[in-house]
Amino acid sequence: MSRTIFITGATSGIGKACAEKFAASKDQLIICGRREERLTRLREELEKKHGIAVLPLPLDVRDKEAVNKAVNKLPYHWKKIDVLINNAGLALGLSGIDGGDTDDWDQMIDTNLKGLLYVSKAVIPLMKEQGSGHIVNIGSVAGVETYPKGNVYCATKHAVASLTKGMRIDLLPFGIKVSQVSPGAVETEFSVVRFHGNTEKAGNVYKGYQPLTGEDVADAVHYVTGVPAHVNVNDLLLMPAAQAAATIFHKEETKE
Ligand code: NDP
Ligand code: 8X3
Repeated sequence: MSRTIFITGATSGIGKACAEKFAASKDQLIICGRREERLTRLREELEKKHGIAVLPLPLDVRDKEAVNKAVNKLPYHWKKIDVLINNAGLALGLSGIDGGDTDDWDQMIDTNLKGLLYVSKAVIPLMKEQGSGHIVNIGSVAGVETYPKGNVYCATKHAVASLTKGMRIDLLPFGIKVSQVSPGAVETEFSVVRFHGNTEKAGNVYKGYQPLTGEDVADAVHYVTGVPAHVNVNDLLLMPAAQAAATIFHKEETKE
């Protein structure tokens, strides 16, 4: 049966791969992100390829008013949201705690934490009304372990892990499932964003081993949302086979 899947951060990486995966299983999609032209292009591609309906919602998840307005203004038949994938997020910078940029800190906290809260708060009443729903938060291995220079990003992902538990407890009486999918290294635009557009530095993050792809993570999210109604995957930690822990990789020698 076709479901409605609301995906934040669908313009790139894991979120875009989720959009493609769920479209292939004939779900209809609400896709959100700041880059409107990418949303429009994705909508055209997925509607044409899979014959499904896609609603682009250009949105900055940090903007509380805009989030509320966008969700409240959804057309009636888009308001039955079966799955919310809280994926929009980013790391900015990789430096010791005394060397961090406070604007980067603000943006990470505002997006990864407050943005997730704003979108969830807007969508939860719709799920409560229908007596069902599933929220999947995209955490990270950075929410399980804290690694050198990861400080604030790791803190936001630890907070996502904690919030996932809190949401699951509070939403239990309303038939709303809450899960977390926490990946290790995934090659997306993540590192380009983290290093403020430095593609060389970003590329080095994925050298000498096979990272996860957005599609690998989308497969996991699709699985988590497809288990029977009486089952919930609370937490799924998905790592590249070549990564044992946040900073422990088995890398092949690479020739320069
Ligand atoms: P990408 O940079 O490829 O994608 C990030 C997505 O988040 C984009 O679609 C971007 O859209 C969106 N986004 C960022 N800021 C905002 C905002 N303020 N409002 C709305 N959308 C926003 O990275 P990934 O796909 O890798 O990251 C997705 C999630 O996965 C993040 O939460 C990240 O922390 C997490 N993660 C990533 C891992 C990795 O190794 N790549 C590993 C573990 C977790 P736009 O710019 O158009 O707004
Ligand atoms: C993204 C993975 O290890 O760069 O959350 O923090 S990591």
